[in-house]
Amino acid sequence: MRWALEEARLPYRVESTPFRTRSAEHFWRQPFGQVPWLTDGDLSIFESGAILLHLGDRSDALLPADPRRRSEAVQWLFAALNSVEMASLPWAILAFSGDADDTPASRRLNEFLKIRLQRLEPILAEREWLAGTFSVADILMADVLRLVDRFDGLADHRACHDYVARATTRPSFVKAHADQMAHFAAAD
Ligand SMILES: N[C@@H](CCC(=O)N[C@@H](CS)C(=O)NCC(=O)O)C(=O)O
Repeated sequence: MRWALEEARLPYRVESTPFRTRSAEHFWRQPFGQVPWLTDGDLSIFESGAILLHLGDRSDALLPADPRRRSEAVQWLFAALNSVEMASLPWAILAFSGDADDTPASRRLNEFLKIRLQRLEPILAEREWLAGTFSVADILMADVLRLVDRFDGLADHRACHDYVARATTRPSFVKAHADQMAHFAAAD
């Protein structure tokens, strides 16, 4: 979200919320008690995808104005969440838990992710960004793939790996990431 706001050069303020004791307001703003949520005037929005689409309405730098290009970006945003993250998150949870056992479940999760990455690979090899120009779809897809890359899951998928590198060397990502790390450190 910070990354998108930097890309769009929109003014913003980041606040922390306690996790150990989550307030009623937290659950009102985010029904699962998670972060992030966005407040924009009297609007309060949760879910990263919905937040990014809202910000996309505020800036052509996030969602192209042309209807065809816009729907391309929207479809890729959903693909990042509903086709790729659906496979990558269970895989990453297994990797994060340090469970290296070769079980039917782990084989199934490896295969599920591999199928998705194999389909993304030629697409990302031939285009710089998913919808032609950089958009919220790339913010989500790169973020989803970044987690896989952190566990070395893109080693056999060079174009996916290079896409993550391309996205995360953008000045807006670099600034947003550094500012967020500083924000976490200040909160400690
Ligand atoms: N689908 C949600 C997922 C949000 C999410 O996973 N948030 C994490 C932090 S990045 C969280 O709040 N974790 C703490 C928890 O689940 O209790 C979104 O995209 O906004």
